[in-house]
Amino acid sequence: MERRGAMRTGESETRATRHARQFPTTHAGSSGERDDTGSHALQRNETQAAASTPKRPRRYDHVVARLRLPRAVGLCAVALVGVLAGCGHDDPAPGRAASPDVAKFLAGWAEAVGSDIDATTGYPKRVKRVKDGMVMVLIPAGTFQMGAVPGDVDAKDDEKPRHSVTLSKAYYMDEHEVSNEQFEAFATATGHKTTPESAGQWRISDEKEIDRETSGASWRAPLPDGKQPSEWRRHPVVLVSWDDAKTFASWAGAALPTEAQFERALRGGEDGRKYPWGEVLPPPKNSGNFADVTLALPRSGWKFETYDDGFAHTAPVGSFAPNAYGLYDISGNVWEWCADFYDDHYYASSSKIDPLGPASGTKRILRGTSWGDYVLSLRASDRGGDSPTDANEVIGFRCAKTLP
Ligand SMILES: [Ca+2]
Ligand SMILES: [Ca+2]
Repeated sequence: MERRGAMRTGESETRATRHARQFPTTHAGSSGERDDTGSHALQRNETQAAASTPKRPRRYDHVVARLRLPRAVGLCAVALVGVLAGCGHDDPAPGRAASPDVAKFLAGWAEAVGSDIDATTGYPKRVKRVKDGMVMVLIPAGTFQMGAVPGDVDAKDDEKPRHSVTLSKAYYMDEHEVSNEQFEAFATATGHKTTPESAGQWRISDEKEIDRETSGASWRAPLPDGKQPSEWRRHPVVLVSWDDAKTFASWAGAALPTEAQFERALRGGEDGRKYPWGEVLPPPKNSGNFADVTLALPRSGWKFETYDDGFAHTAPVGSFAPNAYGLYDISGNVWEWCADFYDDHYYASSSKIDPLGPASGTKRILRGTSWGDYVLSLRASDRGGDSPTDANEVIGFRCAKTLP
């Protein structure tokens, strides 16, 4: 896509090369760049990147009362029946968690939403963060197959081998991407300046120019000419670096999801599918915000002409149908930062239980594609990565929180 790095006069690029410049090191695979139809950009052209991006970052307990009440009432009733029957009855029902200290876990950062309790863990199915009001949904622990599904001819080397991953603990995941309204609450409370704001200038794209150097471009004004989309507060925050996302997550009492947590969440309990919704394109109507026929920027090579979501850029969070776990935009709208370092060979040596990614690296994981990316990135196993100090208009994030 023609957004990262100025196009040189007379230069002809393949789609893959354009994408390589958008996510320079993002889709790095061991086999080099793919062709225009297979199309993942694989290796950043470092020379070109260095020439076009000299010194700036590259572009590329209270509930508890509510929560406890039904349970307390239930336990009292059980105890009363036990006393009346002349026998004690203190053990939890078979298959039910033994009274987790939910109050202690949630104290200070979240409260339960309603009284719907997960039978396996004993934790509320939905919680709401205190500081930014984000609702988080509980994703079950379990084992799933991570990586490219068998027969996926579009898979890159970094998505292989497919491997079994066990997440030993359930975790909460934001039900949608962090919105501008929520990020604003954070910025107001902390005075945090994002990486682009601190740099004083950043690159965004517009209808005519590519990768334009723009003073003042930031999450507050993510569109060309310093504009905001209508309903800006409901749109996902963009132009935030991994460092910014991590700082937000800590402030909110949460964390960035691991890559394994993200892929399990994205797959929604179905780990054998090429795409989050199944095996074929186009996606079912209302599946999410992708590079559809509406895409306004001159990226015809990237447009997905057989899908119409109605949004040229970002869409307000929660505009499309949620997946089976109740997560919105887990595929599409904006790419999302994950906690892990990126390594294109990691899957060959990944831990099988609660993988945390490589011990070190220069890039952080991005998952879930965006409003402005090529069709192949819609595949559920697609992976990306970028410098933790990079930021652009197709990258945002959401948070997670692992149960004790
Ligand atoms: Ca779209
Ligand atoms: Ca997303």
